[in-house]
Amino acid sequence: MKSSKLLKLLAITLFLMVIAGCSAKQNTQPPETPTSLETPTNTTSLILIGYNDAWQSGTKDGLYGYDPNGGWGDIEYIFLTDVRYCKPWGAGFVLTFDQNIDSFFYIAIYNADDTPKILYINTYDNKTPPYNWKNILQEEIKADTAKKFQVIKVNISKDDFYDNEDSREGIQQKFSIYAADINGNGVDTVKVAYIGNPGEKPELLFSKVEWGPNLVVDISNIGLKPAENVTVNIYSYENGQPQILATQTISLLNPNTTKELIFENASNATEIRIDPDNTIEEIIEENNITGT
Ligand SMILES: [Ca+2]
Ligand SMILES: [Ca+2]
Ligand SMILES: [Ca+2]
Repeated sequence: MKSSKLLKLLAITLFLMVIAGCSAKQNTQPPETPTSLETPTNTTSLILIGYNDAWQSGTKDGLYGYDPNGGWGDIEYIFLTDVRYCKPWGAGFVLTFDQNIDSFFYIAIYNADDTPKILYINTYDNKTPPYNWKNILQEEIKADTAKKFQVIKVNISKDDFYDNEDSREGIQQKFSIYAADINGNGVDTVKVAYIGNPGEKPELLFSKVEWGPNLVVDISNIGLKPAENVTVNIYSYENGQPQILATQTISLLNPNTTKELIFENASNATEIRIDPDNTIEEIIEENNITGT
């Protein structure tokens, strides 16, 4: 009797040890691995807000429908990244595709507040009466992504291409785009940074900066490729010369992720630079500096 009790106790102890071992293993995070977003193969078009966006003319890809009340808004800056909002119903864009096959492209957006909203994209059929717009994307912009940049994949079926411009080579597809709240009212708090195929590069930028004794910086990657060993410097200015106060390195920043850095005792800092020596090739190089 005594020895069987002892055995039971031993068995329970062993069991608990195994459980503890398992849960300890589960708590250990595997090292992050570099991941990429799939590169679009059927279009090389890229509409980069502030660079080549305005305006679609029937001879080139780009945006159409400038109207701050019900279309594309003016260019705004999220730190140094150029963006525009898109309200119902006038905003749209044209991209060129090579072939009539199932395809996809990307939209990079910044979510400016924490109310739930939806991004809509429709494709234009100018070939079949009554010449309709068909919805191809309804993407929820989640409240917990407030003050963040993110990349959204847009799929388009081969049946939804209509080549809206016969005069140009390739398939010019016209899309409408707008952001609305859950009741369908247009909002100006979803800001678009680019549309199309951004190429096989990362794109590093500021999503959030909070100046103070503890300087908090959120850095996002809205490119299709991971960025490794991203240097971030903070500076003060003495006699007009920038002095590096501190440096931090992000070992890995995958596409569609944001990482927060905290610089302590940073009251003197007046400027932050991502990739200050430009060792990482990006989609936009001009948006990597911000200041007080
Ligand atoms: Ca064409
Ligand atoms: Ca950049
Ligand atoms: Ca760079």
